[in-house]
Amino acid sequence: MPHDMDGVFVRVGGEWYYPPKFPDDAPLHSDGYISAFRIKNGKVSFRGRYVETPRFRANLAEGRQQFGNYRNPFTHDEKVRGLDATVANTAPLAHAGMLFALKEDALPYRIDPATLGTIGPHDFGGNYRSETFTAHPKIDPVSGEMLTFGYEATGLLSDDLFYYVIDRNGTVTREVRLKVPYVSVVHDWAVTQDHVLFTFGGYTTSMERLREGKVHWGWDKTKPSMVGIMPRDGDAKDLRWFRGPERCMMHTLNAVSEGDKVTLYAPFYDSNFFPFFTNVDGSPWDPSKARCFFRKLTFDLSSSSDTWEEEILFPQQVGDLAKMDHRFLTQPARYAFTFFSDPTKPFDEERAGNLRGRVSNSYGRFDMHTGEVESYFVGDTHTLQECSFVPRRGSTEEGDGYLIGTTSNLAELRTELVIVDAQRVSEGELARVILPFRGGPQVHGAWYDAEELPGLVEMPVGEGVVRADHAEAARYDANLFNGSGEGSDD
Ligand code: V55
Ligand code: FE
Repeated sequence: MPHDMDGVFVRVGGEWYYPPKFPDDAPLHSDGYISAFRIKNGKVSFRGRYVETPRFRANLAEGRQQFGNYRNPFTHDEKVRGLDATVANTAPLAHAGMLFALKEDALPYRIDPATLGTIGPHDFGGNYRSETFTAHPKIDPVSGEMLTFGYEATGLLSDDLFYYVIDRNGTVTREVRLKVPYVSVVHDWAVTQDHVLFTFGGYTTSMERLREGKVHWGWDKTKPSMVGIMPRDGDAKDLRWFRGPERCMMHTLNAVSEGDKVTLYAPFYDSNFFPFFTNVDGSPWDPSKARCFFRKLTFDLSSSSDTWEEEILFPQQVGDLAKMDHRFLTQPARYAFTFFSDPTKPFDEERAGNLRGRVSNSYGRFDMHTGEVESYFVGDTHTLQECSFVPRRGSTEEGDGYLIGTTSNLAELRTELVIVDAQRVSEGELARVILPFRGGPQVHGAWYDAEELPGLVEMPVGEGVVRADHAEAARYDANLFNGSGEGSDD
């Protein structure tokens, strides 16, 4: 274990506490679970627990699932319709000394970093007025401010998007109220030193589909992909929308402004990535179009054109949960880190099941200057979740640090934590922490140095050894694995 790491790797994901009410519900509607690896002095401890949302508590009180399809209140039991139905299952965030679990359909849920107990929804002293908050706020490494937004900001199906700046003390310093051209999943976005970019495409919703009892989103391939660009200090009148071809725009990596040129780096999919958000034209989900590549989109703000130039940076498909050295966000950064499936590496089907070709068996360091890819292979019975970047203490060079992330051991159905030198990924891991149990699910994770998150505790080392026989639980888990969904664990 690197002895210079002092901090916490926090993960948020979803897991059904009670099974879904309807078989077609989206896995994105599973109950939020937050877990943390505390690392100090070369020792690691682990803790995890469900986020206690109003939905979680109401279900627990009744002993059953009362909530229907994803973001469709018409399908919830009447008794719980007035409650915040969020599951807080997408991403962790630390800002202004506070820890949160995020989901794009509600306010952030504040979490006690010592116990991981749920404190409750947080509206920044009443000055954050959107009903929703993205799972992907951006921390400007230059100013330390958080830039963030919420879509469907004034309620179900609303075309309002509110943009906010929240300073390093947690005070809202700016709000801009915007409209989107059509209501869609604005899951991630991007910021530069001069602009903010709102990105989405394809997913649609309507009162009609909600009344029919469907999950919130369907895929409409006739809808353009959209990028809205606004100066950071601009107003609604300065927001300019660009239109592109069918694209599933989920996650971004980075963006840079140079005068009138704005460049967006993002691992976007050709088309619908989520099989459970079905195509509105009734056609079956097409896995051959759910392909993800690192793309570079270039916008010329001096031109009257309402579209962009797009370039695929690496020929190989990648996982869309990419990370960079976040100290260089908004700068012309060189490296992207993400998991991908390397078909040249072995897979032990006998021990790990029939998942050949569907496991994320490698991390890559993608060099956007040279086009070179250096990779780390995790093992022939393993699949990786999203990695996080840990800057080496005292370092200033881009990419100097560690990659940290969990991996599912599919043979033994346990979670392991791996730490890799981000500048030497092909040399293999520096450390592997073997949990004797499943470490809980992850969509997104983030590393925070101890200084960024006051209140961390060192959990007792050498106590709490788990001795249960996990074989039975493991077999149950194996049946749940469906091989889809972002970074789904086990
Ligand atoms: C995404 C994830 C979500 C969600 C909507 O990755 C979109 C995209 C894990 O929750 O609710
Ligand atoms: Fe995400």
